[in-house]
Amino acid sequence: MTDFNAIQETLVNLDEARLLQLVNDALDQGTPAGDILNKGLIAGMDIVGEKMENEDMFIPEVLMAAQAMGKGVEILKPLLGEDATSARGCAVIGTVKGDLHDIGKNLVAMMMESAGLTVHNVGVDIAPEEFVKQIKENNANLLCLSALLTTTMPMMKQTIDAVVESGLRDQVKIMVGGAPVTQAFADDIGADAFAPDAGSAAKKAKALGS
Ligand code: B1M
Repeated sequence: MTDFNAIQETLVNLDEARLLQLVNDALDQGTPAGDILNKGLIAGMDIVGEKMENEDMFIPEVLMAAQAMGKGVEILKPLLGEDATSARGCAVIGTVKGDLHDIGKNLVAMMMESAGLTVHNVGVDIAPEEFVKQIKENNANLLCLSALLTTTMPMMKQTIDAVVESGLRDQVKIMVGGAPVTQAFADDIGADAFAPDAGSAAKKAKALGS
């Protein structure tokens, strides 16, 4: 049986080689990729977050953990997908201006791709006007905004306002998410949808984009 605690501890201890070994071992044992992601890597990253908050871990260490987690996700990526048989809309996804967190956003993008959507992942620290440009250039019908900081959540509203001002609001559905974001906040700022995690984000994107 897979020891998810060992995966979490290895991530927290920044032992990347061992972490990747444990991920591969878990797959060899037949553990579902989604369990390795949620109970191992994401749970481990939550511990990293607590340690960061308590100043037991500092930014360079958190970055190393993020990098190791990213490599673990790469191993799991081909096994996390759903049915990708037909195109289901075109999405632009990015992290809002002022915010550099991208692990969760990349997971959402990956799950949406494997659910059959065309996804333009435009990166982090994206200004409202850049989102508008990307929607136009890609003729997107779905805009996905991620924020991990309470201080950057208002940028989601500013981005939606920019989309309204550009005249594109009728063309795109807008979904928001990220750890501090809630359904109530999404309703407040006029988003069409909120999703708490990558799996439900992909399901909602499929429903909104098709
Ligand atoms: Co940052 N950071 N960080 N950090 N960091 C948090 C978010 C924090 C909660 C840590 C803490 O204090 N406990 C805290 C925010 C507090 C707050 O505002 N509420 C925080 C802080 C304060 C900061 C800095 C300000 C620290 C500093 O400099 N003093 C700074 C800000 C930099 C900036 O952005 N301008 C900072 C920097 C960093 C690093 C660069 C070191 C690094 C990011 C590296 C990277 O992303 N490439 C980092 C990290 C790694 C974290 C934690 C530890 C982990 C985030 C993560 O990747 N989680 C985080 C603590 C935590 O979350 N436990 C923390 C794993 C990921 C899979 O989950 O991103 O939540 P998550 O995504 C989920 C869902 O939220 C959802 O689906 C994903 C998968 O299920 N989701 C969506 C995400 N986007 C979605 C979009 C959707 C739908 C669902 O629809 C469009």
